[in-house]
Amino acid sequence: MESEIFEKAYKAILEYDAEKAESVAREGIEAGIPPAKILDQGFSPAIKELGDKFENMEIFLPELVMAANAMKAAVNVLESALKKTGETLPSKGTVVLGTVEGDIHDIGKTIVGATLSAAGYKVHDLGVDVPVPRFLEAAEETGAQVIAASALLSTTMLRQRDLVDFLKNRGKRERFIVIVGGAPVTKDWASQIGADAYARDAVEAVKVLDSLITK
Ligand code: B12
Repeated sequence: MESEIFEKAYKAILEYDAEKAESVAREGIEAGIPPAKILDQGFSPAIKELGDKFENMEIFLPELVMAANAMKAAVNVLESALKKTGETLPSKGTVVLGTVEGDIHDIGKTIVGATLSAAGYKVHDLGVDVPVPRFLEAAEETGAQVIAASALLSTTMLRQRDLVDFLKNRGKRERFIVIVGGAPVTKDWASQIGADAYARDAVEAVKVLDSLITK
């Protein structure tokens, strides 16, 4: 049953079919499969495969856009299911989250936000193309303990470094836990730029933040 849903989810993305992606996501939730699992084992492998095809010029931007739209339709459904899980939990802390300036990739960031919400964090999602100063402004407005920055391009990763430097220059570095992520981002990069943490995926982000927050 589970594997059938995963297979259907995978196919919906490869076929650029947003309606199907959405209905499979609902079907998965109704069948009681954890939303994170539906993403990890169904939808995400498909979009990653298409990313590789795009890189090899087997498909082009219009196809990638259609696939991303299908993926977003599924993420919308799964996001609300994930968030519901967290609503009854006591808040562990507040996170300001966004994709850095120059970067409009938001699927992974949205999943991270929803997963953190499900785990009991209050998440303020600033969206995409977020200028560095906006992260600090929002973190101060909301009393956040954590600033989380996503970057999917090797060019926009540099904005994560700018973010850490900006906080330092403002004398605010010690006030926040800075966590970075996104496909090209690595643990090495995180330590090189002086971020507090890195996580490979949404589930790891919860684990890493849980351990830092309790310190
Ligand atoms: C979908 C997609 C798009 C969609 C985005 C739609 C959207 N609304 O997000 C569209 C079609 C718009 C797009 C556009 C572009 N894209 Co694009 N895209 C992708 C693709 C195929 C998938 C990304 C994705 O959603 N993955 C699924 C999610 C679930 O995974 P994820 O994002 O990695 O997130 C997970 C982790 O990384 C982590 N994570 C993510 N964020 C954070 C943050 C924190 C704090 C933490 C802890 C963890 C974390 O947790 C997430 C969940 O597990 C990737 C290929 C790839 N392998 O990544 C290319 C890719 C990122 N794109 C690429 C490129 C080149 C572009 C364009 C420049 C293309 C162009 N010529 O215009 C533009 C850039 C636009 C811009 N200015 O941002 C390249 C980047 C190359 C590079 N290294 O710089 C890639 C790698 C494709 C490739 N192989 O060539 N893209």
